[in-house]
Amino acid sequence: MPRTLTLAAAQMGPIARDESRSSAVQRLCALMREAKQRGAELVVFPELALTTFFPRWYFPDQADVDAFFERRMPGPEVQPLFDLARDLGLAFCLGYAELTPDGHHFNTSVLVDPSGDIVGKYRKVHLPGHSEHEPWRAFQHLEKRYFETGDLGFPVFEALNGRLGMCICNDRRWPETFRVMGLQGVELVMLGYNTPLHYPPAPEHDHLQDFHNHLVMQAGAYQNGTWVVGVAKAGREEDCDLIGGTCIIAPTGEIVAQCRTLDDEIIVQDCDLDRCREIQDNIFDFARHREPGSYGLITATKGARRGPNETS
Ligand code: CDT
Repeated sequence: MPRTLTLAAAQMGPIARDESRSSAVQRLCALMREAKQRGAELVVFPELALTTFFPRWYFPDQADVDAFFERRMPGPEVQPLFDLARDLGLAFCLGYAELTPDGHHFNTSVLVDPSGDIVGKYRKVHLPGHSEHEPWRAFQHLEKRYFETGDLGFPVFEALNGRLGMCICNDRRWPETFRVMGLQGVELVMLGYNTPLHYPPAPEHDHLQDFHNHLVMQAGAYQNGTWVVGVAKAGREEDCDLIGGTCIIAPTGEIVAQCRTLDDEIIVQDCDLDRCREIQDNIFDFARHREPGSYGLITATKGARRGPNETS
């Protein structure tokens, strides 16, 4: 009996700065209903799916930042999403800004099972951007200011008859993210992203944003023999263009479903989780072929050690 998980990726179009949580949740509920109609058992939503991507602005007053954070999950405005999921018997993965009772700020995603219980949590490890206000930029990317580094590692959860992991946006660019989950036998990595088309420090790479997005996720899938679903918040959000490209990737690295718009859009794919073994038992049979004795630098250093010929 194949272990087939019918997976939906729920891309979102832009969320305006003044759009309420309740309005965003209504959109998520509509996407969830469509996913269910199309046979999905699990629906994956983007990073920070309840609000606009607020790290694009510098807020001197912390109260203005905290307004974008959830103190409870689910809080009253998000409860309808959990209720609907339970009514439909549908699992989901949701990204949001988490403010803990003891005052910590994380960029978080949760995995919620079909009975509406949170069965997995991940806090973003790789925080991109900068910590201080940099007015020269067309827009800010202040994740390093507004969030703390995730403190949960990259856990993999036994759920929905499979081994499921999460990461968030910039994490997908780092091979370590996928490998740490690969070493736990992950079968599906779920991730959401908000990726601006324009990268202020190196605008000469702007035309490569969509390519790099798929490149890293396809590599992560293939090199670890896992399904990957990458879900965008896309489109022109408050004068900032965000890429789309939401997709589902097979363990061979092939994109098997992809969104075509920059709006709210659902794609659905039957994912046979047993197909992971095609890769995990062969070309990337870790137990047989890895050479961890040669990989010491990966955890021993943070920056690259370069030679005397380095240019400044
Ligand atoms: N949300 C997020 O992590 N976005 C980054 C933007 C590029 S770095 C400023 C990303 O890696 O897609």
